[in-house]
Order: sequence, then structure tokens, then C-alpha cells
Amino acid sequence: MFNFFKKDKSDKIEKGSTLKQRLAKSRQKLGSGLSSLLLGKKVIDEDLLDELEMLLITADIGINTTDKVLESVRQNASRKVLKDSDSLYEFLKDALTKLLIEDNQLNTDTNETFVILVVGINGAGKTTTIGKLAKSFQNQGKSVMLAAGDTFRAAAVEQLKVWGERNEIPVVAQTTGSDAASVIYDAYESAKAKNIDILIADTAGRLHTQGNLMQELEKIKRVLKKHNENAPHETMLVIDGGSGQNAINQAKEFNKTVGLSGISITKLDGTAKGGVVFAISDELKLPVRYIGVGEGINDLKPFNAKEFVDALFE
Ligand SMILES: Nc1nc2c(ncn2[C@@H]2O[C@H](COP(=O)(O)OP(=O)(O)O)[C@@H](O)[C@H]2O)c(=O)[nH]1
Ligand SMILES: [Mg+2]
Repeated sequence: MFNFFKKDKSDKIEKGSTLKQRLAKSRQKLGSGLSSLLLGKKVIDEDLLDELEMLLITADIGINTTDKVLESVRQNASRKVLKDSDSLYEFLKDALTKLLIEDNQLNTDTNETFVILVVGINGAGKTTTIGKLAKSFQNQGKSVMLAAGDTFRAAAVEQLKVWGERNEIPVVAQTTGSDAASVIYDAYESAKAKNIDILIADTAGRLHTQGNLMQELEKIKRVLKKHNENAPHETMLVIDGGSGQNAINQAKEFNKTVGLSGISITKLDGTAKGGVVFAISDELKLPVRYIGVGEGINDLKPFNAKEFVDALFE
């Protein structure tokens, strides 16, 4: 779970720390793939468009989004707006950027405790993302509290507590098996009483097909809302970027059942499936709040559309 415990940083230094370096695999697939396919003034014909389609799909941009992009390429090619494949390269970069939502930032400035409820399947990176987020809010001078809402596994509660102690971030927890909604509610009461700026609630991993567990999330939201109709201020889904098209289905299902306000995408450092970020933005129309590009505490970046596209293409 919390690999910040690992002391060995050699891996990080090798990988390099710029976004471009961290996204190297996706950059190789998408950026280099497109430049070798398109640059060099080839004519735009059906063969080239077929190859382009294949490339976009294998870069995990998804069939729906790829269709949409290709449709606009065809229209512009037939209107002679696109004269050759070099102009197509620039056109695609632009078209992909437009699929992303411009304003993705999570604004936590309120005059009350801002509550972030973090949901997702097992292993997506929820707890790690919470640790990174808590630290970054703390560095910005904000007071943070965590709620150990993953009450299924003793280790999950314990690890969050240990991590919280080390980082001087209070963690509200109860014994394993206790009701997640009541843990989170208690944490909320405590955070409010102490004027904490941001409360981040962890939850147990679940699949959208697990009805009882999805109901638990609904209950958490209901209990919070009873107290303050604005809470949770953010319901954030964490998904593993390496799960490609599966990530899109997860996002759709979670959105349908619990209602999301933002998505964070982890593990983009280890995968060539980074194209999924475009598909998620396009199909869900939800902001991508943060991207995880490594296991270290500083490896969570607020998502910025232009920076992301530049890191893949420039
Ligand atoms: N490489 C990499 N690993 C990550 C990232 N985010 C999380 N992980 C790893 O994914 C695994 C599962 O994370 P965890 O937070 O326990 O997932 P949870 O079950 O959703 O709480 C851990 O080994 C994390 O270190 C990331 O951005 N990059
Ligand atoms: Mg966890």
C-alpha cells in the first residue's frame, strides 16, 4: 500500500522526474507512434487513416473517441483544410487537447471543512493517492484529517494510522469491521470541531457489481449530506491508468451509482495506456483532478491538459 515506507530511491532517479520522463511509455506509443506515422508530408488517404485508427485504438484512446477524432479528420481532409500528413499531426494534437477538460483543478477553498470521499476498486491506488494528497495539502499550509473508511482489512486501518502519525496528520479510525459510514461521520464531526480545512475519507475497494458495497457508499454520502448538504464536496474516483478500457467502464459504473465529481488516474508511469485519459475526459465529461506518475509521495500531479499533451507530443 504505502510504498513511501520504502527507502530505496534509486529507481526514482533512474526514471527521471519530469512528466515527459514519467509518461515515457505512453509518449513512445502515442507521440512517437503518431510522428513516425505522419511526419514527412505523405498524402492523406484511406490507408493512412486506417493506420491512424489502429494506432489511436491501441493507444487506448477508445473506439468511441477514436471514431469521433477520425470523423473530424475526414471532414477536414475532404474540405482540403488538411493538405498533408504533417498538418494532420498538428491537427490531431489539437483535437486530442480539445477532448480534455480545460479546468480540472480541485478548489478546496470553502469556509467549512472540505470533504473528499475517495472511491474505486481494490488496488487502484486510493490509499496511496490519499497519502500523496494529504501531504501536498499539508505543504500548502492546510490542515488535513484522514478517515480510515476501509474498515474491511485491519492492515488498511493500521497502515493509515502509522502513516498519519509519522506525518502528523490525524487519522480517525475504528476497529476492523465497523460501519464505514459511522467512521466517516465521526471523522467529519471531529474535523469540523477542530476547524480542519480538508477531510479525506478512504473507502474499501469495491466493484460496481457488488450491490451491498455500492449501497455502503450511498449510505456514506447520505449520512454526510444529512449533516451538511454540501458534503462530500468531492467524490473522487481513483482508477488505475494501466487498466485501459476497463478504466472507462469502471468510471461509468461508479458515476451512475454514486455520482462522481472528479477522477484521478494512477500508475501512468508504468503503462503505455495513457491514451485512456483522453477517453475518460471525452466520455465521462468529468475533470481529471490528479494523475499518479510513481510510488513516491511527490508523484501525484494536479492534471493540466496542456502539460499532459505536451509531455506526450513535444
Ligand atoms: N507506479 C505507481 N504505482 C502506484 C501509483 N499509485 C499507486 N501505486 C501502487 O499501487 C498499489 C496499490 O495502491 P493502494 O493505494 O494500496 O490501492 P487501493 O487498494 O486502491 O488503496 C501500491 O503498490 C501502490 O504503491 C502510481 O501512480 N504509480
Ligand atoms: Mg486502500
